[in-house]
Amino acid sequence: ADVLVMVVDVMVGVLEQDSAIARILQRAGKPVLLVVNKVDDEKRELEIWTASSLGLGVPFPVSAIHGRGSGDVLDAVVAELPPEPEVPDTGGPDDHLFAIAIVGRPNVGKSTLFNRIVGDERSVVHDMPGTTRDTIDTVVETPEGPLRFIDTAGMRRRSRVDENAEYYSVVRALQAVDKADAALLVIDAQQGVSHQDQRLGERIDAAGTAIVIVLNKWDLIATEDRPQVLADVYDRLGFLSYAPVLKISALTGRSLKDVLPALRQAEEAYHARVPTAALNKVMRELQQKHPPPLDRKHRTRILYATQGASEPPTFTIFATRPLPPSYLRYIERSLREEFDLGPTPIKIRVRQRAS
Ligand SMILES: Nc1nc2c(ncn2[C@@H]2O[C@H](COP(=O)(O)OP(=O)(O)O)[C@@H](O)[C@H]2O)c(=O)[nH]1
Ligand SMILES: [Mg+2]
Repeated sequence: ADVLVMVVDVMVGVLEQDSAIARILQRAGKPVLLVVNKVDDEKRELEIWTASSLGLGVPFPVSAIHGRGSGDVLDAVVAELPPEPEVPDTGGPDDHLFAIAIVGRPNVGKSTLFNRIVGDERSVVHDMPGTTRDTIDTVVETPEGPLRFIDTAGMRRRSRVDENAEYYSVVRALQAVDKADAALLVIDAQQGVSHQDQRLGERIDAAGTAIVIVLNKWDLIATEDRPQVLADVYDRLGFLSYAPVLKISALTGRSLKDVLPALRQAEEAYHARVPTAALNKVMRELQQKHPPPLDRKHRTRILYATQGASEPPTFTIFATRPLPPSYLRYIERSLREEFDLGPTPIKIRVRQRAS
């Protein structure tokens, strides 16, 4: 703590334990404020002086239950707080850069893709210490600002050695997903979406990380097979329907120019803030178009909605009754369309309120 607040009870007075606590606090080398609680009226204020025997300075009389005197305590606490640390504007690692994890099974082309992105002669690239020990993240400067690529197992080197420890690389990939703001989920177009890819996709979704699906090795797919390959991906990753699917070849360079803009869009969506008035207008309109279904003969009404948080966008809906999952999906679809929420997961919470 930066400031210590000791509380005693005016009704009980100062006890031996209070004195013992006061002595400990005095030795802590930090500012200590003494608060005498349950001083509900002026009459009791006369009794606060007994507390000065604790040697912690002039006591503050308060009534926690009524709020009496609490403002003075708050002012005194704030006055004792240490000054805000100066934030250096240059130098030092910037942890707030939009962070991307390239994830996928061994051999899908993560390293090739990464090398392509950082090897592009137009990109300016530098390293910075990673968020976990012994890792080096890579920062790519783009015209719209820097993007940080989190060091994941097997991303930098092409050697097969580090892929042998496949378990390790999975653990590392999952850690990276949790730290990332967006994930590039790389799928081998020839192999298709495996069970492991689906599980990874679920984890990314659950972590609230934005996601761009990269269907790599597209050069190996014969033109006549392409519609079927794509349909299979949409089918097996249907739960990520909000994520864009880029058909690329890290080897030939096909459509690689789409990768950074897709990540930029993910960044924008991830940080999106929807104004409350616009949000409630859309909520009214979507209810008019399709009213919520009856819940035991009662019509559910949505009273109000607000975006409580971003990263990823999180909405709280106040409704008179619970809303069924199908209706929540309808709301999610509508919000995505109206506010261009693209490649980020969004969270919707429902709170019940009487009308
Ligand atoms: N045909 C083709 N091969 C690729 C492509 N991307 C990567 N590869 C090859 O796939 C193999 C595995 O690539 P690598 O980047 O090491 O995969 P990682 O294990 O996910 O890092 C290498 O032999 C690459 O040359 C691609 O777009 N097309
Ligand atoms: Mg690799």
